[in-house]
Amino acid sequence: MKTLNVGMIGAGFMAKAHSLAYTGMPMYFWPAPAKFNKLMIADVTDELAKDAADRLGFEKYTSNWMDIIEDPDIDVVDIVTPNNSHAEIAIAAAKAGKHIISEKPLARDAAESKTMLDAVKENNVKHMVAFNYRRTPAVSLAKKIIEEGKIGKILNFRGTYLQDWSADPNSPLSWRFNKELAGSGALGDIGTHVIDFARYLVGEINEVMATAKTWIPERPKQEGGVDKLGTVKSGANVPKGKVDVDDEIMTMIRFDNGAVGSIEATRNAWGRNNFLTFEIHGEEGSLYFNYERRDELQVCFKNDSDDERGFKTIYTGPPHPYGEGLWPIPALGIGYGDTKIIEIYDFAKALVGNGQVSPNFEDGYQIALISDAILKSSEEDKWIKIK
Ligand code: NAI
Ligand code: SOE
Repeated sequence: MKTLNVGMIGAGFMAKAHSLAYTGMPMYFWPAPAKFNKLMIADVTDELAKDAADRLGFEKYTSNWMDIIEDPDIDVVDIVTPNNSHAEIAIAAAKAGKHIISEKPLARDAAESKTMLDAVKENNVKHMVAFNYRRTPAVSLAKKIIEEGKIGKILNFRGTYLQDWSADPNSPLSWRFNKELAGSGALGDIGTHVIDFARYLVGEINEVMATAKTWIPERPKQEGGVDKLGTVKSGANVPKGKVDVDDEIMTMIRFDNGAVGSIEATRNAWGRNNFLTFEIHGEEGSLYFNYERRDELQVCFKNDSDDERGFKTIYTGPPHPYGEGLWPIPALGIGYGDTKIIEIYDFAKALVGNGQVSPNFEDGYQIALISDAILKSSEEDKWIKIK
């Protein structure tokens, strides 16, 4: 079994999730496709990087991410920094021949995402973009049911991602509210997960008609680069900074295959925490998923008898996708970390095999094209075709 050395850049929220996945993956999926050794982690100061190395189990640390790129022992570069640095790091990593996993959105916009795609293609390295929610077993099960034709031709897709961590105007101005750092707001941050679901489950999106809104135009500034995600409420007298991205997007979509649909994303929906959902209607049945109840997939089939037709709930477990590696009894529960473990499992298979994994930088670029079109549609108040 191969052991691959990982260099991780960024030491915040996602560094924790990805580190857990490298360590946990072989415990779930054995024999593992490969093992990972957490060799070096970078953050912006030695203090942050050292703390992360101790906490997350890396052998070495650095405050200069180029040390990771230049280290010949490193096989995989894992990018878990805010969106503004994904492209620069990925291009350097690709040129150094490293395989790459980058957090979502791939970059701030489609033009920047394209530079990353070009770099990985030119340098023939493996690449993945970390839209992990499609690896929730219930979502993979939905994909399987669709591919088996059990809900027939798909007519429509309704996807939402609703959160409330920033609904309070006093929740701080994180990098996620800054266009220069994030690219876009709720759209890039959470709407892109729904776009990933739509493309994965239904097919390519070719046209969008959208409205974007910024509800809270300024927020209290926060100290430090790590996002507080609304958990620390700044007082009303803290200096404020401008929000220059969307808080909410609502979009109608058309697919290549004729299906229609809608995508909504907002971080201002009191009472909704990680309300990432889809409902899909086909000619033969329907599917419904809500990440807040992520062990469950609701299914309804037309061919059930009239007196029994209705949504029923399947609790995912051993018979379902990835079930062989998870817990031995259905409904023991999938966690957020588990989706990341499954993501790293599929990435590891691609790293030791011949093909690319999905979603990869091609998908990240396509999602960025759709995202750019959503913002353009809102600005111009008309349907926009995706190039
Ligand atoms: P965070 O703010 O918690 O952590 C980012 C870390 O990167 C900070 O420690 C910061 O100091 C460091 N950093 C910034 N610039 C750097 C540089 N040039 N070199 C080294 N370190 C640098 O951010 P979080 O939440 O971990 O987000 C990181 C990425 O992950 C973003 O692209 C975000 O969209 C994505 N994300 C994805 C999630 C998912 O479910 N797939 C969940 C949360 C975030
Ligand atoms: C904040 O909205 C956030 O952490 C996003 O950045 C992630 O992508 C999402 O999965 C959870 O919420």
